[in-house]
Amino acid sequence: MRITVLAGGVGAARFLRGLKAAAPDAEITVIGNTGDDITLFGLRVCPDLDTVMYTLGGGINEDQGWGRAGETFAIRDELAGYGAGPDWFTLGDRDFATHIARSQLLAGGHPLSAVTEILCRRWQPGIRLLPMSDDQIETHVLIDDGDGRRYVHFQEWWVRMHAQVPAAAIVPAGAADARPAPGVLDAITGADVVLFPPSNPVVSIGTILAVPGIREAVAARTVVGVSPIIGGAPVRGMADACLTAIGVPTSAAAVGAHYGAGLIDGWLMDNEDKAAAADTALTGIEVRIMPLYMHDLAATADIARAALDLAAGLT
Ligand code: FO1
Repeated sequence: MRITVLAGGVGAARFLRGLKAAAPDAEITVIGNTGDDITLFGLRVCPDLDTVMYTLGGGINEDQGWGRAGETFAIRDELAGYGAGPDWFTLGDRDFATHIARSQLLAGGHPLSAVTEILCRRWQPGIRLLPMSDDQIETHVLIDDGDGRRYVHFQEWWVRMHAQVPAAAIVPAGAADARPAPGVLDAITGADVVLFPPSNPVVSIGTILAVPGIREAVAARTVVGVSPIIGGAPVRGMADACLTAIGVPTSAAAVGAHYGAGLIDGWLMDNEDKAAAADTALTGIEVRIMPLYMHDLAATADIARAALDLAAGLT
């Protein structure tokens, strides 16, 4: 069985662990969001690709959900000694090595897809990890604070401002002229099922779908999504601030309806959202209700299994 997953960071990485347990023989391709990528200290940092790679490769900081386990911060402290910023985005020494290796390969002319493959040779994540595009796409957020109306990088809004400043717009800068990375469209058209894990619908899944050609290819497949919203709140992160920016209410039904029957065929919502299963906004989408908290591997595998079962019934 061939499964293709559009992935953001922490939620997707944890879901993928469950998917691997639920479908150990499946060929899984993960199309990772690169809209969160940022250049810091001259190095290219790809948080969502790294979160998937480290989580499935056994190197993740489990408490945090991102970054490396067993980190030290000598480089950060040395940089601070020079007043070299920014100081609001923390990179550990082990993580720095990944960004140095990546940046060196990129400078040598390798596209991000080839670089990601090389980095994954070390981590052996057990899935094929593809960036959504080899072209540079960065999510920018339009804000209006004391310093005026301007665009900031997504990470500045998310990490430095904790998404507390309202976003007037969220744009995937560069997406319109980008092309899917090699293998991305084939992985979608050749998939038995495409899954949307409980990732941010705006800045993770939404950004991947903004790469020309990806949305159309996905819409032609059987697609099942897992709601990242439970009981009117994001399970993790600040997806509510992103949804507000695009005028979508923070509810499982509203996110399902935002994807729409033209894109997804099945939608998993949590028991807490049972009453919304019959919402007319979800007409044309097969809804299943089940516990969606990814407490442990067994619970996560149950969610992945339910997504695959739902897809099998729809094909
Ligand atoms: N998130 C934070 O809240 N603060 C950080 O300092 C931070 C550093 C960081 C470094 C590497 C990395 O791969 C991820 C990092 N994240 C950090 C997480 C990241 O900013 C976001 O949560 C994702 O981009 C959203 O998916």
